[in-house]
Amino acid sequence: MTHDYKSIPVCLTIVQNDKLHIQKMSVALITGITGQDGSYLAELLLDKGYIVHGIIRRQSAIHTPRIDHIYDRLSLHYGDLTDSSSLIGVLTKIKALNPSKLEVYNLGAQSHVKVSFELPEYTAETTGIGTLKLLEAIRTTGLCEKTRFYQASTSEMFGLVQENPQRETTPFYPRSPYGCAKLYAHWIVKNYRESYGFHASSGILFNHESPRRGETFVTRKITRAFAAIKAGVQNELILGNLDAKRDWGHARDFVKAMWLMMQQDKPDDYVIATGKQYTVRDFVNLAASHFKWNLTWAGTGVDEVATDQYHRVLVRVSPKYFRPAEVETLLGDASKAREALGWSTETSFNELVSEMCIADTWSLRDISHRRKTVPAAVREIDESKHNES
Ligand code: NDP
Ligand code: GDR
Repeated sequence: MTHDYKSIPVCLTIVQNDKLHIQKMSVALITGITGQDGSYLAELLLDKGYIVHGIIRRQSAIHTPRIDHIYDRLSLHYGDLTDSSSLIGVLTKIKALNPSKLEVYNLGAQSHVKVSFELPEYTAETTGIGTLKLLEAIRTTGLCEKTRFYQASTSEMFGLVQENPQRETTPFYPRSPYGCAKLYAHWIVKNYRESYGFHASSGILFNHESPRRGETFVTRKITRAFAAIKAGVQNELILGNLDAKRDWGHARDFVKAMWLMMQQDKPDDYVIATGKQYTVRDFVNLAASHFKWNLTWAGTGVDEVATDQYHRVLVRVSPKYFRPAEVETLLGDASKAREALGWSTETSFNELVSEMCIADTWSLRDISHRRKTVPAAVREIDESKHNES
């Protein structure tokens, strides 16, 4: 890594009224710092004056675009949630800096639900057992007492929902290898809290999106495809289950809840959600309206299509994107978080969709101007060539 963690001080020396003040700086470690949430959380913590460490995987290509703008302010370490020795190594380095307290945010995961059906063991290793390895690394390095731990739990644990809306007390019923792996992680965090007195909290976060959302999650797939169609480099958008209902919020709002949980005297679990629900079709309609397309839907099931006011087919359905078991509906009740943490959302659904459409329009324009050929980024989401989402 290019950044030397030793060069960042854990104490800030401030001279005020001719007096020397030594202020201990807060220290955080984020797994999954290169992901959507990791990047927003890192920004938030830097703004609050934290020293931010991140665990980053070795990849064959540079994969830091979400954190490039803050790269020089971060202390990054190679590591992997499947590799205990790397986790112990990173925590040992941080311990040597003698922080008075440490916040560990475990956001790293194989986070794609459909992919988890194709990579079930790997998903269990990373998303489930990886959490255990990180907790054990904290214990091994003797950092339990100084550490506050955040676990990225998920509404996918509710899966085949047992009540509406879902709250902290709703029974779990995961519907994918990803959901099962996250449920293991959720319970092992609770177990370490009860067994060893860890200050460990889980945020049961419902879907949250942003212009930084991975390109194969449905919202980003939609906004990128529409921007590409507008730019004339893609013809159609091909989706799976249009009737799935989700409670979609903005990632920027949701990472604030993570931080708030870490500031509580007692660890606990909280549902984080907007309390509003839309179908995938609703998302498509709203995104289309941003591009001034008025969609008409016709047909059913895999024969359903959406045409615009010029009779162009813009959206089709393919069973390729159906899941072996689907989570049909998710709707969260975040009353506990609102009351105990004072958390609330600031971005509406309309604002979220609009922000994503604008960002993708600009990034597509940028790429199209620089390259005369179809951008690689667009080719990736072409149905015939891409398998993942
Ligand atoms: P992303 O998929 O955008 O990011 C996942 C991050 O995990 C990436 O930084 C990735 O690194 C890293 N990662 C993957 N595998 C490993 C591994 N074996 N060791 C270390 N790091 C690894 O996810 P989000 O930012 O959207 O979500 C953050 C967390 O919150 C995830 O745990 C997700 O499951 C959970 N969650 C997300 C929700 C959402 O709606 N976004 C809702 C509820 C929970 P790399 O860049 O190298 O691939
Ligand atoms: P999800 O997000 O599975 O809820 O997991 P995703 O955006 O992948 O799917 C949402 C819903 O849309 C339906 N869908 C499609 N999904 C994808 N990816 N691609 C398509 O073409 C498509 N067409 C329809 C899906 O079937 C599903 O019902 C996300 C992840 O961030 C998890 O890590 C996180 O835990 C949960 O949100 C909460």
